[in-house]
Amino acid sequence: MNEKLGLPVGTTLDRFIMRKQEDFPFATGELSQLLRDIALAAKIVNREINRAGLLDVTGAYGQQNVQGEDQQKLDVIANIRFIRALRNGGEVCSIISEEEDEVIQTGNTRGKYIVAIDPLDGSSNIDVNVSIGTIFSIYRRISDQGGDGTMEDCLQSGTRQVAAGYVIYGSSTMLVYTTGAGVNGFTYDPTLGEFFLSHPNMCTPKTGKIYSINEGTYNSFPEGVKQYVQYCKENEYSARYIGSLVGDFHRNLIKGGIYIYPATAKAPNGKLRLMYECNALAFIAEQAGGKATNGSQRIMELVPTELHERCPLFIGSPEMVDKAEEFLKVEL
Ligand code: AHM
Ligand code: MG
Repeated sequence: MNEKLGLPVGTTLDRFIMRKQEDFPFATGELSQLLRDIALAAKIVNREINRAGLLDVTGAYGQQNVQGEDQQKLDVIANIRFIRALRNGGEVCSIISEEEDEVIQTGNTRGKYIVAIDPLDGSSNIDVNVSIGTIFSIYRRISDQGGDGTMEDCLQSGTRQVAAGYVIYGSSTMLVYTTGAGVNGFTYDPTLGEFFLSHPNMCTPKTGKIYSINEGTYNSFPEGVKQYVQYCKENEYSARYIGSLVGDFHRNLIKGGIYIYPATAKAPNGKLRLMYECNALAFIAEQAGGKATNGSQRIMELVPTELHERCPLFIGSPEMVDKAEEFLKVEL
């Protein structure tokens, strides 16, 4: 039994969402429905991923997304599936997607919510059977209902998220989410087609011994990051880097660790996107007792100015993020 929630391990995601909604007597149930829409799309994408080697869905799609990256066929499929689910659900007026240049207006002008989503993260791992993920943030619109979502609705800072989560398509598929009252993880049982509560009230260790960074670009790291990496080596930490943010983050959340994507020569503002990668994971990290910064500022307090803007990311166990920041301060 999960004492805090009063719900036993094995509760289905649907029941869990329903029970949480009962805590808010005036809630309309739209956010609950939206979370269920995301879970449904995740099941469909999970099915496509599991069969990827059998269907003609691996490999490049032949086009680049707005950030100049080659789109994979599964990137495109996942994007279509999530957008369709969110559009059909009716609760969302506007969507920001990694795969789409502009804001997607769903036509649901009464929709109260904005979703920012990376439909399939870890593109380089899609064709090689390594964990990949979906990352999402949910915001309440600021503008009045009755029209499309505005730029102001879309460019809200992370502190205004009402929910965020990720799906990891790994050795098992999991959905992990928060609505600002702790973090809960659900494992998918493909034989039953249901997500079940398997990781109630997830808390990250205060510190750990795993560091996750692409050391291939070490030579162009800021000096403080180089020194922190040296510190990790001197202390014989384990280097673990899948190259799928969700996979690296999920492991470190459970075991304790730090994930860093710093500014590099190739990516002067870092590589990861604030709106649909960093903010969602920052919300989850903080709700689990972790920390997320860009090296000096809290990720969730950054004020976005562009849909696809990037920022450096230092995320994970709080004492490790603090330590990394100490090295960065020396540099200033
Ligand atoms: P993507 O959204 O195109 O998949 O890029 C994001 C991914 C992250 O999942 C991962 O942590 C990072 O890019 C890996 O980048 P690199 O290969 O530069 O280390
Ligand atoms: Mg991504």
